[in-house]
Order: sequence, then structure tokens, then C-alpha cells
Amino acid sequence: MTIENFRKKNTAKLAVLIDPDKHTNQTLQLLIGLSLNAKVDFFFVGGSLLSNDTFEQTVESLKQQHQIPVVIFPGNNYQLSSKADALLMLSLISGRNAEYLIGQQVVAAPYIKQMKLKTISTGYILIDGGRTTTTSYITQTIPIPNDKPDIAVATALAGEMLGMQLIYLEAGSGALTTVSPKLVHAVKQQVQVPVIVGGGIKTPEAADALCRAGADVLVVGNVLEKSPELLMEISLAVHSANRV
Ligand code: 1GP
Repeated sequence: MTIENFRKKNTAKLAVLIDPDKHTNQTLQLLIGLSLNAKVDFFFVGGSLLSNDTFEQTVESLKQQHQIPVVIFPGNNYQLSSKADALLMLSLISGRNAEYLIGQQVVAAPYIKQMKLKTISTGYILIDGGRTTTTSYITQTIPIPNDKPDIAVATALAGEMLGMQLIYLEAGSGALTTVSPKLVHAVKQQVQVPVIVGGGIKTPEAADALCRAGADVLVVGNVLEKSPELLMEISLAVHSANRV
């Protein structure tokens, strides 16, 4: 798996976020089935809190379906598995908390090397989603205001100049509002690397607006826990042709 997997061709791509702590084997199998039908492009696996030993088990279950790549989206440095296809090596560049900029990464790096896990360096940028999210609480960082695209652009540019291969614009899981399409558009105008957008995407309309704004990959999590049937509609919106 390479960075090219994240680059939009004609259409944007869709990732389903699986938090191992929120699934039973039964709900996981249901979601895998729906994701295969909906032609989802990636599974992202991770959670904000310490995941118990179901993390490895969840990655294994996801890998059994043999089609959709499994990417670790780690909430902390315990969330590692050699079975995954890649790891998003996140650095929280919107924050000023050294622990999440580089501290956790230093602790995890020798294990990642030992596991021969493929890493994709990712500039992780929190954007205000209308409420305090677990990510901003746990990392003790302040998100960038959603109506300040210039700050998001400067942050994304710095990430790109530092060599990051992906930019991830995150409103936070369960955000009341998504990252604004205007902000996504502004960032896309300035950076060359693929841009992932997640947090609070609950409808095909919201997915459509973010793809039109230029998002390369959208991530959905929460909404599928309550309304898994929405996955097909959201996927159709993301995969509709001729996006900018
Ligand atoms: C991934 O945290 C998001 O970037 C997922 O957010 O759970 O709100 O879809 P939701």
C-alpha cells in the first residue's frame, strides 16, 4: 500500500472508521458485509481511549475479508498490529502539545520498525466541530476555528513542507458540524498532498459537499453505529463521478 492509494483519481474515496471498543463480533461482521457491498475503499481502525486486546482481533477480522485495505488510525501508541496494511503516523500539528506532536511517536517507533509496519506520515489538524471532542480533550489542544481557513492553510502547508505525505482535517468523532467545505477547499488549493476529512459526517449531502470542495478521502464512523444503512448512500455520494 502506498500514498497513491489515498490520491483521488476521478472520484473521492471513502474510509469506514472502526473503533474496536464499540463493536461486538456480530456488529463488526455486519459492518464488514455492508462495507463490501458499498465498495468502501479503506477500513481505518482506532479509538481515542486505550483499546483493549480486541484491537489485534479486530484488525485480524477485518483482514479476513481480503479486499478492503486496513489502515491503523491510532488514538495512542498501544494501537499497533503487524497485520494491518499501513499505519497513519499522525502528528497533531494543529496543537502545541509535544506529547502528540512527537512524544508518542518516539515511544512507538522501535515497535513499528520491528513489526515492519508500513507508515504514512500524516499532518493531523483538528478543526472546531461545534463541541469539545474526545480528541481535543485527551490531547489538551485547541482546535482551529472552522471559520479561519487561513490558519488551517498555513498549518497544512507547514506539514507538507516538513515532508508529511497526507493532511488529515479532523472535526472530531461525533462533531456537531463537519469541517466546512470552504476550509477544505482553501487547503486543497494550496497543498499537493492528499487531504483526508473526517468528523461529524452524517448525511450523503454533507459527504457530497466535502467531496465537491476537494476532499480526497472522507472518513465516517459514528453515524454507522446508529444507522448502518446510510453507508450505501454516503458511498454513492462519495463515489459519484466528476468531482473537482
Ligand atoms: C474520523 O473521527 C472521525 O476522522 C470520525 O468521525 O465518528 O463523527 O464519523 P465520526
